[in-house]
Amino acid sequence: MIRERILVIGASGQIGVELTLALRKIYGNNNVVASDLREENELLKGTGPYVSIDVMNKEMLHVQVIRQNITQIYLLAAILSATGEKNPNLAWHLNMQGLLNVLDIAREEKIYKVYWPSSIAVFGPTSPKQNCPQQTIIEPTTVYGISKYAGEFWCNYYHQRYQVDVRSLRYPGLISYKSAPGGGTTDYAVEIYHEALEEKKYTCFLREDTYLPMMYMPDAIRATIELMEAPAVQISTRTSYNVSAMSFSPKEISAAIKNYIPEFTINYEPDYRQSIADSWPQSIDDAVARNDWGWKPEYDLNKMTKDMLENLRQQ
Ligand code: NAD
Ligand code: AKB
Repeated sequence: MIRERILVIGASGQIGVELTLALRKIYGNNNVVASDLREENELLKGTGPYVSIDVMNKEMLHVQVIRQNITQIYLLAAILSATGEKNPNLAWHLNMQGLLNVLDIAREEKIYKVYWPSSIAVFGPTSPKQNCPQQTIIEPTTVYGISKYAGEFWCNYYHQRYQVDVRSLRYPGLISYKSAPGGGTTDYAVEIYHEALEEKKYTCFLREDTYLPMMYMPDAIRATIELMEAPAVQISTRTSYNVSAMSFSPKEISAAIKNYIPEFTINYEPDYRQSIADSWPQSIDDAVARNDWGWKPEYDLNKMTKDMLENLRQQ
């Protein structure tokens, strides 16, 4: 049996913190090496090894992979949709070159498994709005979506051509209370909980009727680990899997919060992120993930709202 040594790149981000902690529980604290360009997140401090890595520096990354005896890489470093539209060149450069650096090193060092997330942002205005299927018209209009779609095909290419066991999920918007989101269009659905508790009011940057696919972080972490632990024969999709949990609008999440904080009020001032949201599907069909490796979400809007507010109150 292989003794796993896992490298998480982008470990101080919204997903990285929780994924690193979850992997440490499974594989042992010392076998999961957290890394990031920015400093170690407070929640990770003292829980296991941390190294500073810039994924754009291939040599530095390669040295660390060898030095740390890495067998699996989780690549989370990226620029998300809203920040990407402000700096398209940087977003394309980081999202593409970072992935290619990891895939190349994985091929050269015979890394056992690689995880790289894609996003519902691969879909564009011409994709079906409801229950958007795994395979459909895909014409993204954001630089983030273009980079994710290209990345999916690079993953598929490295799997077909070099047998790199790279796996991927198209996450919807992720909602979490442990670490802050990093510049996405779905970030409103995290901010709203903080503001509801602190200010009892929130100004939303999307219109009230903007439905988007969303998922609570515990489901996202479980989906990631279940995908990575599934036997390779069960993985039919080597681009990236649709995964789904819930779909709601700002009006609906605000109604769910009002069940717990009756005085909460929301108003709407849509900005440039509205057109990004309008280009994405409102809900996702994840039948292929369900059939291949048994994906099933646990949290809906109300269950998530209760859990988010309870945990944020305790912080
Ligand atoms: P995030 O912005 O919160 O975290 C990304 C981390 O990468 C940050 O800590 C950042 O410091 C680090 N980073 C940036 N440049 C780096 C570099 N050159 N070298 C090393 N580290 C670097 O993002 P996240 O929300 O945790 O997203 C992680 C991945 O999941 C991304 O690929 C993102 O596209 C994808 N994703 C996220 C969501 C979501 O809702 N959070 C949804 C779909 C897909
Ligand atoms: C974003 O809004 O950019 C991300 C995503 C859906 O990929 N949360």
